[in-house]
Amino acid sequence: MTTDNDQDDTAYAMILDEGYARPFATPLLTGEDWLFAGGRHGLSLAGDWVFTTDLHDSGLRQHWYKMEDMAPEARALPYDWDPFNTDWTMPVPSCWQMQDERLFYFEGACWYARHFDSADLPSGDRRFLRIGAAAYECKVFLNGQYLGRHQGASTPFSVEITAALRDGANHLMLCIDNRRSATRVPMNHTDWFNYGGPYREIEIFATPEARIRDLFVHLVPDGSFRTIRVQAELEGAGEARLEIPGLGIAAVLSTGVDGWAEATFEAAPSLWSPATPTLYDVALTFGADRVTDRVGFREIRRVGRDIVLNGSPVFLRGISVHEDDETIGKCFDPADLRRRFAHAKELGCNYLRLAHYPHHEAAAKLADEMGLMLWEEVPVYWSIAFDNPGTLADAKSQLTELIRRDRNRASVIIWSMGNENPDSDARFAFMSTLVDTARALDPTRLISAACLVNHVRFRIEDRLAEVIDVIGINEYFGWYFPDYEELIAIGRNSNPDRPVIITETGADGVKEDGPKSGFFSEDYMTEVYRRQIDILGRLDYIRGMSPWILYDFRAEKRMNRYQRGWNRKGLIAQDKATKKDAFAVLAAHYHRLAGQDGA
Ligand code: GCB
Repeated sequence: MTTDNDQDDTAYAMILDEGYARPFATPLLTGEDWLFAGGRHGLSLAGDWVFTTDLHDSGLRQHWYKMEDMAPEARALPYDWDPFNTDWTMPVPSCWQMQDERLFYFEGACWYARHFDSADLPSGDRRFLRIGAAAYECKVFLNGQYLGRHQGASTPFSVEITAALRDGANHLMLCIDNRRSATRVPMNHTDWFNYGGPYREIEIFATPEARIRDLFVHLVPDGSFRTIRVQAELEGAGEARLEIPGLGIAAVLSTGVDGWAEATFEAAPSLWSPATPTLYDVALTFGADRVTDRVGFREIRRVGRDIVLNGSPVFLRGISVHEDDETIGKCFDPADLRRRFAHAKELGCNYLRLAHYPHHEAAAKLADEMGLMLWEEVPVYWSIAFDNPGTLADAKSQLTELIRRDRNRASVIIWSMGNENPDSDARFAFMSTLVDTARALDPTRLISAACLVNHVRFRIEDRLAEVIDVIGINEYFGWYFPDYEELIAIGRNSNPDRPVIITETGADGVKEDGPKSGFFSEDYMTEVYRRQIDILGRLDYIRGMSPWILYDFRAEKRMNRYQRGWNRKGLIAQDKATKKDAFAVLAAHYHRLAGQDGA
């Protein structure tokens, strides 16, 4: 039997073929290929797409992506879904859990399909589809052709679609799968909600034949504050011209045969800092291609146990944040981001830990403008499959995409390689590879991770500390560990040779419906903050903290009567308005510290 999607398979063969996924294993869309998006104007594909869930991978088995637009009665097979004859739609961008209550706990594949017209595309020789984020795996199909597969829930990726485009109507389909697995990054056990879907912008960009793939502009951390380095990755031949008008820089870059162009300039930029978040317009022209960015110049270094910004030691007054919202989930809303940063400023912060995965790219842009320093992280969280080469490739790709996306952001001072990973040789090798990847892509920032404490010998002890710049410590004394004396002992027994920051500490507290005392009461939470501030304040090697966390956040695993599907360690409740008493305690501490060093 031949079907109308030009497959020779019979309907039975489609059902019985357990090798159905093999053709989609490659190509992988990774951070190795990049489309620098700054200053480009794309066609937005936001809006309603047709949608279905697909728990059995029927779409891959039945080749839904090959189906042509035709009347249902003309089809040769009774397909289990027809993207041209359906009334189920889903807004893009969004998280499907937040759109339809039947999908709240749905974990599996979903199909998204829509048309666009070639006449609406921006003009250029080449076209690239850019997906801001799709959780977790996304397979891309255009006009019946499979273009590749991306892994990782929180980073952007792009794929060239030039050869698959048609004149007139084009049919784009995405198969997005948020199934958990032990080999993904993160793995199947996390303490945040497993949102699914294309929850950031999807656009199509155009470039000329010769194009700019990437641009990295930074202050060289040589202590002079006067050397600016520009590195560009180019494809094709042409003249590359860089302009930073605010610094009087206008120069032609000499391009190497391998597509790399690099130059250093002597300049005297006003340095970016939380107090003076100065940004400069940067433009790179390469033949007919042009990209722009706004870049701040600052130097961040580790000197002994200090974190040194522009030559002066800083203390990181921070707070951890998730990207989560009661009504839109992980989806981006500029007002939500502004409120998050405004609350951090009100708390007296000069720094935020963006946990536990890359947040929307607008976060670092706004932090650049508002003068907030950032920790950015990849979701190498808990017990990753450290000995699995595919897992390492996935983590490396996510890290590469994050660094390529945000390395022009002065606000980002730390790349974090992971969080609370159990020690093993495989973990050390895995994390060391990530550290090498990060340093090769960006030698201008500090590298950290939430490391381990030895709870038998009571001291900071993690061999990862040897290969990173800043030791992050998550410690929950007063919560998971009842005895504060142990925290005091850890402080006394540890003698780190590099800066330590307390990347997490905290306690759940429930305001109105909570107990009056003990775990989950507001009083208990407030007391934990008081004790922590007191004990940590006496340790002279602590260079910052980012308690857990600014807002209560959704977490499927938190199901007791006070949690009800939420982690309640927020200083502010899930409504993002109701402050718990601990907010004022931390704010008083931070404002006191800010008064002391003024940073
Ligand atoms: C941690 C994790 C964080 C959790 C937090 C908690 O150590 O890093 O993801 O949400 O503790 O509340 O238990």
